[in-house]
Amino acid sequence: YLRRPIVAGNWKLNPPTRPDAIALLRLLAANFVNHRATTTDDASAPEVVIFPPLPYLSDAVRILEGSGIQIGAQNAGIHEKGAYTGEVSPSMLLSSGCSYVLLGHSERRSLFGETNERINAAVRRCLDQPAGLKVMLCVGETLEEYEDGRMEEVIDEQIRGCLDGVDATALLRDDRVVVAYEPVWAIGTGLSATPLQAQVAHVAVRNSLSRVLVGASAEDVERVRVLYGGSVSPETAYGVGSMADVDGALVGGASLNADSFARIYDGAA
Ligand code: G2H
Repeated sequence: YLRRPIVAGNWKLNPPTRPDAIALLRLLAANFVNHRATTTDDASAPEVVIFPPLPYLSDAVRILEGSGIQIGAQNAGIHEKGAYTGEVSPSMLLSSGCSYVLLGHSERRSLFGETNERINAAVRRCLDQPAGLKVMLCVGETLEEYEDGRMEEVIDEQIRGCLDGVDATALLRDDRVVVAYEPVWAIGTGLSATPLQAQVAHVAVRNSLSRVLVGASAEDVERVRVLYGGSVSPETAYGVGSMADVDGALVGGASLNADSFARIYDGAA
């Protein structure tokens, strides 16, 4: 396997209470205990990552221990420490059990005003941490941009802006970055991109990475995982996941049901 696939679950602002979260975590742990992902050195088994809300992080660490499921945070602040009330730093996340940080999700961009510059600052702060912390960077165009034929341009602008100034060789050597292509028009709409639409966009992501990550070898760029996200369901996951440049899925709504999430995993495995 050139690229080990990843099946990731972005819980967003769900479930509403801690007992609900604990119940979901227990179901996930039970569902995945027999999956090959539990043997993390099996390079053909997709990695599994979940992104729960932060108040559930320590429950996730405790309940998922030994399950092979990795844990990530849905965002991170850009400061290391100090007088920044309400913020959470990458070092706090890493030392609390996170292996991944999701950055640049379209909801952060559109609802909370995050710019490529802000996302870039967070990417750099995460990459300043030891190699145990990886970035899952989200990119994707809106419906209007897609219809205007600007998909490639928007992806390139986002990747360029968000990875500006990072040390490309170090980032690629330690497998520090994963890209999630999430067309905004497919997010939470039930309208997943078709396998072909995803494939075309993923090639655009790869082309952009090779332009932006100057100094990196073509082989190293080829090893970056690019996930598809946007209304992934057990019904659509297999088709999209079978495309050559799709290396797994970032699942929102369907990751809140442990059985759906396991079925998506089985489709990717
Ligand atoms: C896209 C995705 C997960 P959903 O945001 O990041 O959510 O699968 O609900 O469209």
